[in-house]
Amino acid sequence: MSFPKSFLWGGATAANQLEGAYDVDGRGLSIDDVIPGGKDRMKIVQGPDFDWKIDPQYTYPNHEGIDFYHHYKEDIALFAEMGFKAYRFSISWSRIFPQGDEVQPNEKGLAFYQNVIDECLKYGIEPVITLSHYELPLYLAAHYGGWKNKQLIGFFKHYAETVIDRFGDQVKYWLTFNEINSAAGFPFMGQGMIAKTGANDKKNVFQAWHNQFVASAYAVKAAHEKDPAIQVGNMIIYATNYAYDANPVNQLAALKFNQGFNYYCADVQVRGEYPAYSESLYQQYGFTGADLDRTPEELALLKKYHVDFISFSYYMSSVTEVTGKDDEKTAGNMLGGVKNPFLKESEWGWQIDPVGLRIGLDQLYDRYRVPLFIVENGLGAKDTVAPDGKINDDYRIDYLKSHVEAIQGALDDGVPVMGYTPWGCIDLVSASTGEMSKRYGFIYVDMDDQGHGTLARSKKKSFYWYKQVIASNGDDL
Ligand code: BGP
Repeated sequence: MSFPKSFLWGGATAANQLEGAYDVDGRGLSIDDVIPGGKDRMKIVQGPDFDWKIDPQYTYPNHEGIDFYHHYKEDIALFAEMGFKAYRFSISWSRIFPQGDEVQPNEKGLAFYQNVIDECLKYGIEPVITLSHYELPLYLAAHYGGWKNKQLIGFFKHYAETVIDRFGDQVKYWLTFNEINSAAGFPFMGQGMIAKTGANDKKNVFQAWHNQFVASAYAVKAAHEKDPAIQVGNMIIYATNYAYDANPVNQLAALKFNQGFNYYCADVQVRGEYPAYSESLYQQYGFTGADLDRTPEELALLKKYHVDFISFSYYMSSVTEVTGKDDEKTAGNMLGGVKNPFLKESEWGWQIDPVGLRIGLDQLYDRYRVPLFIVENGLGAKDTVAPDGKINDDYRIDYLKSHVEAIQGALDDGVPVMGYTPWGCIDLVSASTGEMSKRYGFIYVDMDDQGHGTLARSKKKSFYWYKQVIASNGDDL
């Protein structure tokens, strides 16, 4: 089946990974500004000594990013040249409210996003805005303890109302929390869910999720009251999961994995109520639903202001095996596990599985019956610049082509897919490694892991490929 005419082809980025200018024009520090780059990033963040301070012994690539703050016109012009219909980016909360708990917004921060939005609309590109992408004003983590504190609901509500009120006439697509379910593995890093005290206590993670669900419902309310035509989506990391074999024990474990990881957050945000399996999930971690602070008013709000569509990232699939097979293990986007012998993997061990995307789209639509938007997908790779200056990233083209074909398959299956915005459409700082050398872009940025480079932008081979895909509305792959 052909792609619908309204299909939103585009690309995706996040403020903390590309803007730079971390202390410019009144911006406050965000949690990502104190999370160092480098291969030990994840270990440092999870360690007991991790402190919310900038430490001179480390590097902080997010401070400079790719300096989108000063290059946005040039970058959006390149997106327009590829024919983008949509550009997904995030607003840095601490640009608007430097501490997070102020009443008056920082007008300079709002002015920057106004410029970005105007620049997109100039080319007919729909802005798709994530309200919170792996960041939180540092002050809210350090002084309030992060999302486990219910006061954050009110601060986020005010932030969401402020930006939706300001930009809602021009921006029709909003996403609430990036990969909200990722906190299952990385509560520190994923949006500063849990800061310091009690970080390893699962009950805190579930309380923080509840608080984010309520905050997200307030964003839906603000958007629909501003204009009923505005559509708000939740955002989850979706990794299609297979049971290792036909052993019912593995089948049940895979089902439980899906409930706990892939579905729990979406069940609440889309269906507006906690799923039946919630209690058994909590009991697994040693608490009950009664231990969570959830008021009847909040539950009513979740019911009334559920999201309009689901957006999700898809990079890989995973395998569930609980009978102790000694198979080769692999890494992955927060989800390591048993290696799937039928799949190839990226240099970082992420198992490449385009068919899994079609399966995921079918599964999500069967379960939720709302439109789906793939807002992240792509191949992280170490690109090399040839002596003639060209970047021949055929491996990336192969990856993306096979995933676009999978979307076509899902369209044939009757799944309403709204759009496709591959991740890191311009090279930016990697979330997991905090380095530049794990690249996803159609556009190369001259910057290395040590922060050396001219920041010059150049077009990779995939740039021309994607341009032709969009121009043919997915017919010419
Ligand atoms: C997702 C995040 C993004 C992005 C992407 C690629 O989980 O939402 O922020 O970075 O993964 O991950 P990485 O940069 O670690 O390769």
